[in-house]
Amino acid sequence: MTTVLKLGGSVVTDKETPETVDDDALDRVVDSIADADVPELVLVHGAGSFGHHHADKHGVTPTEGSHDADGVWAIHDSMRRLNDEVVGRLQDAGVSALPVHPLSAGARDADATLSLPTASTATMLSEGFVPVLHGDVIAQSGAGATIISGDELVTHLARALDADRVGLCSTVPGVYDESGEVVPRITRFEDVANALGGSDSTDVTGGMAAKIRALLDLGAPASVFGPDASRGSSPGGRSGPSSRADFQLTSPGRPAPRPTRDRSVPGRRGRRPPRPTRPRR
Ligand code: IP8
Repeated sequence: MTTVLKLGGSVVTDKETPETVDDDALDRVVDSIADADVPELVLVHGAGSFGHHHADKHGVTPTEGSHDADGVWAIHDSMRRLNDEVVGRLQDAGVSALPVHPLSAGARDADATLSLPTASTATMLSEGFVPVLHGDVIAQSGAGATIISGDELVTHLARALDADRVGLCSTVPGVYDESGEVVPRITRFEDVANALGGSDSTDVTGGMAAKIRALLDLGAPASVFGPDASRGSSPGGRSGPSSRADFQLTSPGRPAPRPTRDRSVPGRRGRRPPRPTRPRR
C-alpha cells in the first residue's frame, strides 16, 4: 500500500518568521510518522517561511517564471535547507528518509505540463526508504524556472505511483464551511468555493482552495487533516477529499510519547544521538 503524505509548510515552519523551522511542531510530527511506521510512505513538504518569501522577493510563481539564476537558486536553496532539516530529523527518529529534489529531476514544457520521472522515488520505496520531496522551483520551457508546489507534487506522485491514499497535514483540521464547521466530505469544488479564503501569510501557491482543487482531480482517497487528527480509516472512498486522517499525528501543542524503537522493523533505524544545529548560510 503506497501512501503519499504532505506536511504543510505551516505545520513544520513558523510561517510569519522568515526561514524558521517550528522545532516543536516538526519534532512531534516526525515522531508521529516514526511511530505510525506506515509502509511505502512518500513524504512531501511545503515551503512555509522558507521558499515563499524568496519566491515573492524574486517574483516567481507557478505561472510567472524567472531566468535569474541567483533568484532561482535562492528559492531552491531555502527549500533544500528546509528539506535537510526534515530529512535529518526523520533519520534521527529512526525513519529511513532520503531527499528527492524536484529541481534536479523534473521540468515543465511550454504548456506547463509537468514531467517528473518517479523511478528514483519508486525504487527508494521498494528498497524500504522514505523519499522526501518538497515544493521547489523547476525549469520550464520558455519561462526559465517556475514554482512547483508540494500539492502539485502530491497529485503527480499519487498518480504516477498509483497511490492507495493521500493525506494533507495542515494547521487546520479540514475545510471549514461558512458557519465554521469542518466539511466531512467534498465532492465538488463549487460546494466549498465561497468558504475557502486565500492563505493569510505570504503564499504564492494558492492556499487551501488550490489544495482542494488538486485533491478533487485525484482518483485516490484523500484526507485533509490537522496535526492532532486521530487515527481512523478514511471514509473518502473515491468520491473526494474527506477531513479524517489515516495517520496518527499528534498536535504540535501536545508532546508525543517516545516509545523504545524496534530496530528489527525494516525501513527503520535506531535513534541516533542529536545532531548539531545546521549552520545557516
Ligand atoms: O508550500 C511552494 O510549495 P507549497 C514551493 O507546497 C515554493 O505551496 C518554493 C514556494
